[in-house]
Amino acid sequence: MNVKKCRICSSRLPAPFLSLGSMPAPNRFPAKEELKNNEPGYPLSVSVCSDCWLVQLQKVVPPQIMFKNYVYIPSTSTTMQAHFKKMSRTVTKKFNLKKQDLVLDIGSNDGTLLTFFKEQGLRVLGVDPASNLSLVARLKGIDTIEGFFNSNLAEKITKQFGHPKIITATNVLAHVSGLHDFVEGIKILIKKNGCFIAQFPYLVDLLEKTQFDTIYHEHLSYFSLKPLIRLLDSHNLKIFDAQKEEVHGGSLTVYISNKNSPYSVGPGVKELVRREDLKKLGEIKTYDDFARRAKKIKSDLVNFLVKLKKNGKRIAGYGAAAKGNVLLSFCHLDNKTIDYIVDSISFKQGRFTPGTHIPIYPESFLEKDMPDYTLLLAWNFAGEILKKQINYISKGGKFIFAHPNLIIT
Ligand code: JHZ
Repeated sequence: MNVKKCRICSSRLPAPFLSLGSMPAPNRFPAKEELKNNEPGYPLSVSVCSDCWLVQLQKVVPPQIMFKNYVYIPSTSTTMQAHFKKMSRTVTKKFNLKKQDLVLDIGSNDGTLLTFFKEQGLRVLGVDPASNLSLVARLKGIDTIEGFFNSNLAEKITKQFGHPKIITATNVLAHVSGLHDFVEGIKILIKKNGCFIAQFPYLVDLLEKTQFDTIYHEHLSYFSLKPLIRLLDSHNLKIFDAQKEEVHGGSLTVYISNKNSPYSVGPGVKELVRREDLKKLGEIKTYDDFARRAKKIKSDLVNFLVKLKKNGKRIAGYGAAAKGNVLLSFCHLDNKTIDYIVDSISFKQGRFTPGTHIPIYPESFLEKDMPDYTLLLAWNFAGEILKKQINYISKGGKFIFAHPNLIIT
């Protein structure tokens, strides 16, 4: 599907400021016997609305293709486990939640975040379109509705479960095409003093650290505060607090309520908006400069890897992440340059990367095989991964970081 108008303000979208080429959906890992099958490629290019400055994709891959059987499983990372545990405690304390208060998590995945809320005696309910993950959540005792969240489902939830005190959505808002209907659904769910907590990768970090590989088909929007405030304002909602987070290369957590709620807009929100203006997020030159930096990182990385291969060096990859697949496709790095990728998720092991067809092995293979260099594709987990691979490094293995510029550990 082709979206010609801005998802927030409906202005006609200008031509993309960066095209990353055509590539398959980033989280579809073919098995060996599927490699000969035709793999549909979808153009990946990103535009910025010259009216409300929402950065967004114009081509939408059908959500069923991307999310019905989903392989992003945050519980496989100790970093994300710790992050969600802390988030549940912070929210419970900040809103003085009482036992049996209802917490609804949209995009509840395998129930990791809700499990931490449930441990505190709260009533929990998940919504997620992935049948594989909803089953895992239910087996963990987390009541989960399988489906995409929208205003119709919001009506059904309030009728069956009542109004949640807290609604969370972590790494979900960026994936939603129909933003206005999604927000209408939030409006139906929260009453006067309810709160919607959205957490998403922050555009300021994406631009500052040139994280072009986080631009992929799942992420339809790349949020900064100003366009999000405009979206919420049109539904009589406000952001009353905002916190920067380390996860996923830099994220933002925003606290949203009805405009007439008792929560007053804090200084943090105004300060972040001021900083966005300082970063010139409302000028097209900012995005053209970003595109230029992304292309420079690509050529530096490719030239370095070509040189390594010419010198007979062996190169592996670490983390079969969606962002890794974007980097590989954008840089045209396939199994002729990258011998294999190691990854902790068992579903991915034994499969191949989409489009580039690089085999994926368990993490333990790295220290056994000792390739000279390893390209860190899941850089958002650098700390956790380098600690895990201390033996590989001490035996002379080297990690390659592609951005914000080429770094070899
Ligand atoms: P992962 C995710 O993107 C998912 P992705 C999502 N698209 C989103 O919005 C962004 O984050 C923000 C592996 N790994 O899931 C596991 C190891 O091998 O963080 C994963 O396959 N060893 C919703 O998919 C991959 O790395 C480890 O020790 O780009 C990480 O991918 C750890 C910790 C992870 O990124």
